This record gives sequence, C-alpha cells and structure tokens, in this order.
Amino acid sequence: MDGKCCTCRAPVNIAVIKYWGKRDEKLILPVNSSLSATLGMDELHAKTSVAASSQFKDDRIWLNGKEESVSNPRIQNVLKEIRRRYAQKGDGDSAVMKVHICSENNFPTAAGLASSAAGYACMVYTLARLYGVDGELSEVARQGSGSACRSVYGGFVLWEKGQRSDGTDSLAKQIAPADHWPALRILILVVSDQKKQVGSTEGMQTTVATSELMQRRIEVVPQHTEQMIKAIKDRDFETFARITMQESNQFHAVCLDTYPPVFYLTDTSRLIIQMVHAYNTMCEKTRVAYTFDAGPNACLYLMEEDVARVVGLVNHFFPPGSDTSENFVRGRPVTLL
Ligand code: 2P0
Repeated sequence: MDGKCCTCRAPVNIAVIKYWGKRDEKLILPVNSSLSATLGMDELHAKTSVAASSQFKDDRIWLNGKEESVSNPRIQNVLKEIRRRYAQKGDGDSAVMKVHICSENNFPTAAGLASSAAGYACMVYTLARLYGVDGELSEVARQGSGSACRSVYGGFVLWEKGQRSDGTDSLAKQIAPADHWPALRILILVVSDQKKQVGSTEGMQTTVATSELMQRRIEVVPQHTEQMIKAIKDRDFETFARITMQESNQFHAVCLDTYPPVFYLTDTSRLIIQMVHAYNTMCEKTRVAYTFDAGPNACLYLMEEDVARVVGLVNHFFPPGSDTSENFVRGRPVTLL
C-alpha cells in the first residue's frame, strides 16, 4: 500500500423523505428513516483522492484546495473505522500509514446541496478502495455525515433508521436501481450559493430539543416512507410528487416550529413553490414536484417530457443573471458509485 493513490467520485443525493433529527449525535443515528435519489456521476459530485505513504508524518486533508483540520471528530470516526476494518483483515501493519486526502466538489459547498453527503461518501469509498476494505460502507459513511450513507448507492436509496443503540442496523439500501425509472429527471435551481446560516447538524439538534411538531412528524414519516417506496416501485409519479412536496413542506414547517426558528427558504424559494403549483393546476395533473433541503435551492423532480416546458417557465420567471436566479443545473438520478 506504500506510495499508493486512489481517486473516486460520488454524486449528491436528493431526499424525498427528509432526514432531520438524531437520536444519537456521536454515532449519527436518525430519529426517522429517509429516502433519496442519487444523481448521475456526471452531475453534482465530490471527487476525492487519497494517497498513503510511509513518508507522510501526519494524516492531512484538503477540502476544495484549502487545508482543514484532520482532528475533526467526524473525519477521525471515518479514518478509525476504515483502519479498524483493515487491521481485522490482518494484512500487516500498514494500517498505521498516514494518508493525505484531497476532496473537491463541482458545485457550491454548504449551500444546502448535500455537499457533505457526496464528500463523506466519496472519502469513505476512496479510503476503502485504498485499504482494500470490503463490506457494508454506508455504516461508515453515516458516521461522517448522516445523509452520506445514502450516496454510497445509486438509484433510489432508503436509509433505515434502525433500532439498535450501536447503529449496526442503521444502514442504507437500494430500493430500486438507477435505470428503474429512466424518464425521471431532476432540475436543480441554484437560488444562492452562499453558505447557510444555520448548519444542518446544529439546526436539527435545536429542532429535536424544541419542536412540538417534530413529534407529529416522527409519527407520519413511516407512512410517507411506505407510500413513497410503493410509488417508486410502481413508477407512480403523482403519488411520488405529492409526498415529495408534503415532506419538503413538513420539514420546513418543523424548522419554523424550532425555537428559535430556522429559516432555509427565501422569497425566491417560495415563488418557485407557487410556480410549481400553478403549473400543476394548469396541467390538471401533478407533473412537477419541488423539494428543498437545508437551503433556498430548489430541486424539481419531473418527467423528461416536461423538462423543456419547465425550463422555459423557470427562465421566464427567473431569468439567468437576474436577482432571483444565479445559475441553473440539470441532473438526473442515474449512477452507481
Ligand atoms: C436530507 N438534510 O435528508 C435532509 C433534508 C437536510 C434537509 O440530510 O449532521 O448534513 O451531518 O448528519 O447529513 C442534512 O443533514 O447532517 C440532511 P449530519 P446532514 O437530505
């Protein structure tokens, strides 16, 4: 392994059943299961290179070209777990060899576009390749960032919350492969690429501690999840779209019910929500769904046949270069890591 280097890419995932709230902060165990679609490898992704050498004195990490502290507990969790698995294989003492990690995203970091999901999934997968570690990697990625466990797989991915206190059953699994729903598309409308004011980790802690609505959410998510899995398996877009939008709205309602409240949506986000509902009403059918994560950027799920019309609509109401639209990225949920 001395002198070896490995580079991998991992895409972003966009949740349709939202993860928000932990029951264990250290192991990153969620209060509810969540479900997402992983984007294609050519779309928004993280790229990570890891080198191992007996010449290296310390572990070091660079994120988007800037050196960060490797003592970050989440990075340490991931490194320790990969090295523990490597040591279990009994392949000698190279487990102590230091690594240099370089990771970069091809999209705005920390603007609510799941950058930590792609970043940790990619780091874990690259380290595992370098160390020759096999086995379930979503459990390791989860310990870097919860949503990262879903980016370990392509297609439609369920992160089961699990029951055990050690987290060994809090894993991601693919419920349908990437080619299951080939006509499904995702449009990502970048409203802002600024770093969010309240990070997800902190925001969800405050929600769990203060939101009464969160109790209700924990009760309804299992029904949403069951209906969503069926909708995906049946390629039932109307049900898929309705639950996606209700989930997004409930997640942001819970953020508003947090004390002090957490605001991720902006006026532009709300205009996009109105535009989607107006379009669906005009079509007399639900043809587009929006979902927003911990930031103002919109992800629209729709069928391929509607892409041109919806892109036209977006460009009409939010012309590129205007105050309300900085950028516009197209994606589709297709690729396996
Ligand atoms: C999701 N989000 O399901 C939801 C929707 C944001 C809103 O997963 O503390 O960055 O690292 O486990 O994974 C954001 O949570 O939080 C997230 P940590 P993470 O995609």
